[in-house]
Amino acid sequence: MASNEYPFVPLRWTRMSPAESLERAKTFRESMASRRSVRDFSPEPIPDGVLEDAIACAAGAPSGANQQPWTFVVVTDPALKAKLREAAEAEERESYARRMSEEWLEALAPLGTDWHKPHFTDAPAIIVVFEQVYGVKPLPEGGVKKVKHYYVQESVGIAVGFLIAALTQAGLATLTHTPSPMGFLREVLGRPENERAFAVLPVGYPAPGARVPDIGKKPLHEVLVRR
Ligand code: IYR
Repeated sequence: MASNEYPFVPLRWTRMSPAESLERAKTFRESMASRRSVRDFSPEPIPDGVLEDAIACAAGAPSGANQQPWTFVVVTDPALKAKLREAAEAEERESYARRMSEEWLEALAPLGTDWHKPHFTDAPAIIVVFEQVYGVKPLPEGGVKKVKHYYVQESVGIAVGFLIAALTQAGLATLTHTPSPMGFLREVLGRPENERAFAVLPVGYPAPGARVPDIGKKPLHEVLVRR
């Protein structure tokens, strides 16, 4: 064994019958198909422990060289949520008015989004996901060494997928929000220089009477190709 190799252990694995595989695949598919991006949240609190489990699930995602280049910041403090809303709305107001192309605005028009971001203050929790562009390793002699991270965006994208799936399974609604530009998030949340905001996920229960656009997903035959 090379001295820099991890010790290897037997894979822990339970074989599932084909019937159970099919049943579970179908059940999971159906429950995930009911997921919608929600913009109208109720302020009702999230049961204790659910966010922790969902984030632990996300943090178990595969990542480049197992570097786990992510940080999940959970914001529940009303004053901090208000501050985030104010900063996000200032950026979005500028984006919708001046920075986004006509083509981009046209692509979004059917969804009815605009610069108002009430989800920041309505949702009981906001999860801000940061990517660690590089790692920071403390040196024995003091100071730190920058560690190169690989496939950061792919890794964090997969982790966010796990997170959304976990929250959906726990009966919670989310929005995948990418305010643009996102620099204010690192500042307001006091995160270090090696972290860059990747996405903002308001989490909670939908407001009574919440509405969503009547959109669907492409049929399987359009997205599944066999060779
Ligand atoms: N960040 C903006 C714009 C926006 C962009 C895409 I692509 C969307 O799918 C939705 C919104 C906003 O949050 O409004």
